[in-house]
Amino acid sequence: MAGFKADFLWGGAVAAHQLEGGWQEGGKGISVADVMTAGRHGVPREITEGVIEGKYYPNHEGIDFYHRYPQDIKLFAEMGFKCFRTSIAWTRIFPRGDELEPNEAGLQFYDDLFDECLKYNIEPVITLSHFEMPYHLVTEYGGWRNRQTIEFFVRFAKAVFTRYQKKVKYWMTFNEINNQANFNEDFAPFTNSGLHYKPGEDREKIMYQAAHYELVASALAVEAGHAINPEFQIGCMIAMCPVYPLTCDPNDMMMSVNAMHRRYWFADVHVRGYYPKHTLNYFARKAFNLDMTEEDLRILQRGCVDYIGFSYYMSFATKATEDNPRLDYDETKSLVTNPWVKASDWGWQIDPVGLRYSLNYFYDLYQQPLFIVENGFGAIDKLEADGTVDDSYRIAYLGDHIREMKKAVEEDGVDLMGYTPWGCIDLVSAGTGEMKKRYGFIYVDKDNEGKGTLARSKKKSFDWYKEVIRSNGENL
Ligand code: P53
Repeated sequence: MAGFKADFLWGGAVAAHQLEGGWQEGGKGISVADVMTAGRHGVPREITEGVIEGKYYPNHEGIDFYHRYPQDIKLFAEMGFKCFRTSIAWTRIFPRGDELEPNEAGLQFYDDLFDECLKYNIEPVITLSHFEMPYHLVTEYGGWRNRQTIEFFVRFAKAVFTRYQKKVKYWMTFNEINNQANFNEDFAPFTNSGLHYKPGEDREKIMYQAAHYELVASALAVEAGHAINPEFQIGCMIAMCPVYPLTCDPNDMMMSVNAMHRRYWFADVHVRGYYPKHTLNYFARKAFNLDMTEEDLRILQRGCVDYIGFSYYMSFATKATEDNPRLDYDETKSLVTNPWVKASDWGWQIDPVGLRYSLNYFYDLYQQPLFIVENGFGAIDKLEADGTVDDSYRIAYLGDHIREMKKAVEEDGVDLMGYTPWGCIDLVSAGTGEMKKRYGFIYVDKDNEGKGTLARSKKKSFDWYKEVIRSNGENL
């Protein structure tokens, strides 16, 4: 019944494209994040054909972390971070994606960033691909629909594993690889896999093909990483939104089981090294005929991940309907509002108990170490005249989630490595491109139109989280 481990990895999480800015500095190439404009709740971000003059692309400047990181890392150190999760922008290392040699200026940037973290004993936790693949790979190769992308990704992974083998121990391959289960919308397939669908294409089949290539690439990266440094801990990264049955009607329950199959088979492949039978049967029923070789299947078995990283923000609910006798799950149609929980201003259902459920779900299935690498409350903050922000609602959200995570550890016995709340410093929202959907302990003076001084200030949650870390999760 002890609490969190003594070496529990408390920290915070961000992604390169959402905060670095410097989109053309140090030889960086254009990424998929650089061709997305800002949207808002209910209005999707526009994906443009290349960068168009006169349009506003919020990721181009981000919060200028590229130039300001020493000051920001110092604030993280002041909160007592044990780790800092960020990603390496693929386009800083391979600007177009298909070069043979990495870009030295990009490599040097991350050397400097990691040194800055290590100076404060902050362990970097690094995602290789976090919604920021080179745009050139999209226009020239079709993104992950093309098998050749595996080779480009593995070259990138080997270059950074080799370069940072003494500085980085914790890695993840693909951020929220399963977001693309929502293939009927444009955002997830594009950000996960660089997929631009043409009218009339079989979106679902192409998504499964792309995901298969990513899973093979992930396994090859895991294998290569362990050869470079056997101490590496390389995980997967799953967007965990458990799909509850709306009622205890057996058909609702079965609808939920199917939904979980469609959203989480990705984790089965990463962790176990083979496809679950239900997924193979689904491919057969749909006559997808994917390009999946015997060699691919051997590679998957050799590259199982060391831990399961996952994000948790919300839970979903679903129900069976008469027009859907096979109880097939379509994320754009099958979700319903859960009457038992409240939602954020962006419609994300707030459900702390769902985090305990999720930890149990993963641990029951896999018995592998778990790492909560994102969790947080996107909300509108008000900067007071004296420079403070009273974000008591964020403290309540995080505290409630940490209490449930503690029960999962103490009562249920799950093996939890760490907790890195999302957007520990305000940054550009991935889903909407907004600045006003804020998650941070640190406020950044910048608005949705890109105006502001970029000055940093501490919110009320800053000192609160500092005490959470100091007390190893005892004082919430
Ligand atoms: P934003 C959807 C559902 C769950 C997590 O999201 C998601 C998304 C995509 O919007 O993304 C993750 O910024 C992602 C981060 C992202 C964060 O959650 O839309 O890994 O890049 O910023 C929060 O509020």
